[in-house]
Amino acid sequence: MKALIIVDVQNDFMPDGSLAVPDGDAIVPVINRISGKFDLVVATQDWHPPEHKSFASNHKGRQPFETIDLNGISQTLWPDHCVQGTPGADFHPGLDTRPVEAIFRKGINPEIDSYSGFYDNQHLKSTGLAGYLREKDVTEVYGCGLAGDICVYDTLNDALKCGFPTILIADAARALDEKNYETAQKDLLKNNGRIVFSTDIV
Ligand code: VGL
Ligand code: ZN
Repeated sequence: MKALIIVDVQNDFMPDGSLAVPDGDAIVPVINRISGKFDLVVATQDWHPPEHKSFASNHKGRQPFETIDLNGISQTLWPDHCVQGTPGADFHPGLDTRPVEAIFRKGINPEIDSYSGFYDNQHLKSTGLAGYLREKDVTEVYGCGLAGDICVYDTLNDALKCGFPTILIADAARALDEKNYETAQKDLLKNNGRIVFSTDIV
C-alpha cells in the first residue's frame, strides 16, 4: 500500500499568499498528475485560530521571521496565515482533491505550532495520522507539498520516525528557503528516506 501525503497546498502558501512560497503553485499540476497512482491519498491543512502564537501579530513589537521562545521551544514568527475558515486556508483551487480520502488539520492549539502532519512541534499530541496509515496497511509514505523545508520536511521526518519507508517527491515540493531545504533533504537521506521525481512514479 503506497500512500501520498499532500502537505499544506493552501492559498496562503502560494506566490500571492500571505506566507508565499516561491513557485509554490508550480507543484499543483504535478500533484494532480500523480495522485491517482497511489492506493491512498491524504492531505494536511494548516488550520490556525486568529490568536495563534506563531503569528508575529500576536506578539507586541515583534516582526514576522523573528525567532522567539514559545513555551520552551524556539519559534519562528510568521505573518498571519491559514486562519481557520478564511480563503487563505483553502486548498489551491486547482488542486484535484477528489482522490483525497482524509484531511488532517494541524496548528489548532494557539500555544504550539505544528509543522508535521503527525505531531505538534513538541511531539506532545498526535493527529492520529500514523494510526490511520497503519490501519490502512500503508507500507510506503510519499510526501509532497509546501513548504519543502518546513512542513513537508517535518512530516516526512516523523513518517520515518514512525517506521514508514518514506519518499520525498522532489518536483512536487517547493521551499521557503533553499538553503534550509538542502539541509532538510540531506537529513531525510541520512535517516534512510529516499528522494524521487514524479516521473519515477508509475
Ligand atoms: C508552514 C510555516 C508556518 C508550512 C506552516 O506549511 O510549511 N510553514 N506554518
Ligand atoms: Zn502555520
